[in-house]
Amino acid sequence: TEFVFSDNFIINEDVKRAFDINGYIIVRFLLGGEVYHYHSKVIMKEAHTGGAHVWHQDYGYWYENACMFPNMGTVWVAVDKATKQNGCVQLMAGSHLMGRVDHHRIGEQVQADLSRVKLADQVCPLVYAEMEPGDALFFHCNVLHRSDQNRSDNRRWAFLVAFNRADNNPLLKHHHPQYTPLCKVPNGRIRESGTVTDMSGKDFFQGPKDDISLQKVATKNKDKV
Ligand SMILES: O=C(O)CCC(=O)C(=O)O
Repeated sequence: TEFVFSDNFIINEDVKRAFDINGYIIVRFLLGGEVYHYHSKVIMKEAHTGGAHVWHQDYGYWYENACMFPNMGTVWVAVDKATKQNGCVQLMAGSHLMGRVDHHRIGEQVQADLSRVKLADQVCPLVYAEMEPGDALFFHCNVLHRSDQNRSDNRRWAFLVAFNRADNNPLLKHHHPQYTPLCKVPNGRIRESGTVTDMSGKDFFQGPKDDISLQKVATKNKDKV
């Protein structure tokens, strides 16, 4: 069953039944078909230390993996309250409709072409995604976004799950999985898996020591939000 997403998405019996079968509904609708789990990560911005992310589109990274179509997206789940002070995500609303912007490497990150970001700033309103724990933000892989360092006393952890459409299997084998069908398992499976202490196969990224967010584009909307 396909559902039309709207602001007042109502969880009725049909939605519950589809969730029981597939385990995911909204991402499937947003990306327009069957999806698979592309990868997950936890971003731990500790108080006064967390790193900044420069302006980018996630497809700026995933394009390089030969995911040929931008039929990909992320669910960003707030573990802690996310605020302007602790470095919540900032997005340019509607920027996913511009298509992919050129990116270049800057340290361990890739950054969108800042001259294009400046232009985008004239037509796409800047939005600070301030969120409560448990809130989820769904965003398309071509949305321009960034985030500041955490300069507050409060930690800002988030859990991010990226999805790729099943028919967009990457043409290059790389560090993220190829198409693997999703199957729903009982909630108890998480507890049964116990505490995972073996970190082999996991990547760790240490945020930049210098605040490269200082290179950010001054946005005209900044004071309005
Ligand atoms: O959570 C953040 O601060 C930004 C995350 C981000 O931009 C990303 O993972 O692509």
